[in-house]
Amino acid sequence: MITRVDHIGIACRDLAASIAFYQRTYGFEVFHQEVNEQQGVREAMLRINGTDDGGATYLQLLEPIREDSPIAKFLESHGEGVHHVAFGTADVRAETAAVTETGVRALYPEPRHGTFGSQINFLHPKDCQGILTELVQSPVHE
Ligand code: MC0
Repeated sequence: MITRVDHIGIACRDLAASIAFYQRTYGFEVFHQEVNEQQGVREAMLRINGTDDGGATYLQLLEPIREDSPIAKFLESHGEGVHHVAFGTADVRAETAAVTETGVRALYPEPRHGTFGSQINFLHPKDCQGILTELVQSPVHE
């Protein structure tokens, strides 16, 4: 079951400039920053609200750290902007299995490491109305 919007992932070329825009314009504060070597990104999570299921809703700002990363490729073809939408779930394995039963392709056979030590999978944008969609299980559920 999907319980919330976890985050909206936004591709940017300059993470510091992007953080400054969201702070200046909306007053969002950086909650967490990290580098995810596997995904090839330097990222910042800007928290928007909290929920009672162990998760919250964030804007995720993503700057590539490698030219062959998905974010670098996306910036080249689409420019800066919304890269993906992420839904929260208490069980990413079960949710991925349920979704793939409907004919949507998951990108990974097993969940991978996401922000804050979350477990994640992605669903192919061509099967999801043109939107790269991520499923996220917060660490609290592990
Ligand atoms: C590509 N396409 C997209 C898209 N990326 N459509 C919507 N949204 C996107 N973000 C479309 C292209 O326009 C193209 O359509 C087709 O998909 C194939 O694209 P491609 O450029 O040839 O790229 P591929 O096939 O090499 O890779 C696309 C794919 C890849 C989604 C499989 O980006 C991927 O594996 N993404 C999952 C990992 C990821 O994005 N990591 C970065 C965030 P046409 O019509 O031209 O054929 S890491 C993250 O988010 C973590 C840290 C977290 O949240 O915890």
